[in-house]
Amino acid sequence: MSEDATTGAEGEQDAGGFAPELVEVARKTFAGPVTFLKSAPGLRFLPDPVAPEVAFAGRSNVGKSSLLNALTGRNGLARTSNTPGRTQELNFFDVGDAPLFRLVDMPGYGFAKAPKDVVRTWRFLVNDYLRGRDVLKRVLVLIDSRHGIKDVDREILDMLDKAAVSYRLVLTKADKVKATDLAEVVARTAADARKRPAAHPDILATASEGGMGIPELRAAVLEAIG
Ligand SMILES: Nc1nc2c(ncn2[C@@H]2O[C@H](COP(=O)(O)OP(=O)(O)O)[C@@H](O)[C@H]2O)c(=O)[nH]1
Ligand SMILES: [Mg+2]
Repeated sequence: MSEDATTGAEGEQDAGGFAPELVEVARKTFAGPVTFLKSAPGLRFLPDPVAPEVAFAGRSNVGKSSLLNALTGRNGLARTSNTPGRTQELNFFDVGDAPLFRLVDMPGYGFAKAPKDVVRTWRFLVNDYLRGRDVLKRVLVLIDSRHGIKDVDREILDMLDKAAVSYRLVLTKADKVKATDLAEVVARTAADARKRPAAHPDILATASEGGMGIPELRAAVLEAIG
């Protein structure tokens, strides 16, 4: 009896802590217009800061483009590629008419074979954007479920903490690990997040293949833009 009382007392399933109403609004929002706005290869090419922005960051090959496509239900929106480190630009996407907000696909980091000057250019562009963009509401930092947080990830997390840029950790490719291993990496990643001042304490586990966590991630984006 006591067990029944603690599970879904009002007959509503909450999706990863998000109110069902928010999940539904998020679903509708992402089903509406989503259009590519522009690529910015440098700070002076950034669009006018007229709408709130949510940026996606992560190691090359972490599944960033696939996740953006899954979120928006549009397969060709962000180019997915097996060649890491190719995109060195910030890519802006308008969501909703007006637009309501913008998604920003950031260039992948930690590509070992990238030349030194490419890494330097990346670091300046990304750091300056992340630290200086008033309309940036949150960064979603993608982490591969199979590996958890790596040293290359720590570097950007430390920078975000230091600059007090609000961010949230999102595990990708959750379909590639067993349920027990996923629970373990979620717990480990959440423990790390709770020690980090600018990190949201909750972790989202997602898979572009199969759609795990995608409705919740949409809700997390809406929550971030307020
Ligand atoms: N099984 C599985 N594979 C994925 C998932 N997301 C991405 N991938 C694969 O991982 C590779 C890199 O994905 P991509 O989205 O291009 O990564 P990006 O470099 O971070 O943009 C591609 O071969 C994708 O098909 C996922 O959720 N599940
Ligand atoms: Mg990509």
